Amino acid sequence: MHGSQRRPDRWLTSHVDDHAAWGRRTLLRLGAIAGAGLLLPGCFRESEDAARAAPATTMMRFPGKTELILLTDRPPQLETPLRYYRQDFTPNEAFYVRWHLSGLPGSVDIRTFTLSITGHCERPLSLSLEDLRSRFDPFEVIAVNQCSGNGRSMYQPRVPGGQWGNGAVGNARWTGVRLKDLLDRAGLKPGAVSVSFQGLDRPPLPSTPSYIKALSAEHAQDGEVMVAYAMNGEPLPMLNGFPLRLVVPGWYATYWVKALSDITVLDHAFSGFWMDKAYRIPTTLDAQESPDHLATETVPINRMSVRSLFVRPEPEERLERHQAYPVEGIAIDSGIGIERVEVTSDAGATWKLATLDPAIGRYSWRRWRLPWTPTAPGSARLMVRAVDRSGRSQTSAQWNRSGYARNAIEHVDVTVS
Ligand SMILES: Nc1nc2c(c(=O)[nH]1)N[C@H]1C(S)=C(S)[C@@H](COP(=O)(O)O)O[C@H]1N2
Ligand SMILES: [Mo]
Repeated sequence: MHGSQRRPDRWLTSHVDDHAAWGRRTLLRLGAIAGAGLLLPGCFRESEDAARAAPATTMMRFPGKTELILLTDRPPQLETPLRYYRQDFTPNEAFYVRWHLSGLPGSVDIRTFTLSITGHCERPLSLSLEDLRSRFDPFEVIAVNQCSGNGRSMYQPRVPGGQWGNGAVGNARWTGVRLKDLLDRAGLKPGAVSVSFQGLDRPPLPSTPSYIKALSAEHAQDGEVMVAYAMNGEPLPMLNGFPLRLVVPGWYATYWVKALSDITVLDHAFSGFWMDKAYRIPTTLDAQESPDHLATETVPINRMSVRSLFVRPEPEERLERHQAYPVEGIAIDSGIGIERVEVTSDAGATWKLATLDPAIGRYSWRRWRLPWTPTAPGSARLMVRAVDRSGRSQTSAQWNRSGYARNAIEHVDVTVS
């Protein structure tokens, strides 16, 4: 054990034990959890960006997950290393993790678990996992799940909140049922205005507000919002919301409520801390404001901004002069469609078109690539911007007090020898 090694607190230990019990009780095959309890921290070489974001990078392995970058351990916030984004789908075990409340479910007994749909509806429902699978048509979507604060550590001046690099995002195939089908079965009463969603996680103190999010009744019934019981063809990892999570294609992940257990139909607009106080962005273009002139009007964060980022090279990677290097990355939008991705290696004097991989779904990310042959030795900076089909692009400088909805032009610095 060396100095940088972080020790799990007692909560983690009991969490690990709970997982073992959960595996036995549910009789699910949990190969990935076989390594639970194994903690394999390590250290990365610090890049300039990483040094700004955090003094050191600690890797940690949680139940059902591979080694991920540790931001906090209680509740867990785990970031995906960039190299996992060199494929269409982010492996479940490498998918980032973010919870707000320390009281998260360590086990779920699917023999007794139910999803309830109550409130302003004709026929309140209580559905088991088996009911969802057998009594409703399966529905599938490939969609990006991105935290509102992805890339927050790059904001200048720094803003409070989880200091994510660009690894609070993942792309997966989600399988489950349409929320519309559930709501139809429950029969919304006339005058339904909004629908709220809560999971099994609980606040540590009575004074902490429960994590409850809401969508308009119209959005909830759009036939795309869904309740997923599988992620990339497997049960959801415990830390990604087993056994059910809401999937809101094109919208930031704050709405994708995990361990979803309670859906409530309301005849009024939902009001609660996580909608009224947290996760709000300025109404300005690109959610832009400045520290000296904070925006006065805010709205709940919603559709994802268009953005692209590098997954190769990694920051501070060493490249060889006169050798073609396969630069690649991902581009994200809210379902409008990526029109083009452009990369510059001369500080924006010229932008080159990257090649887009075939689109695999409206709400999927779009991978892009561009070979680049550096010619001069020394340090070099690559920058990237995506443009969507409505003409929206990435901005040269973007800032807001919460570090949400980042869509600044991204860069990566490398050394050419
Ligand atoms: N029940 C519950 N669902 C939740 C949260 C939470 O704290 N509790 N956090 C949300 C936020 S802000 C994010 S970014 C995503 C993270 O999803 P992931 O952990 O599967 O990557 O979950 C969302 N769903
Ligand atoms: Mo988030």
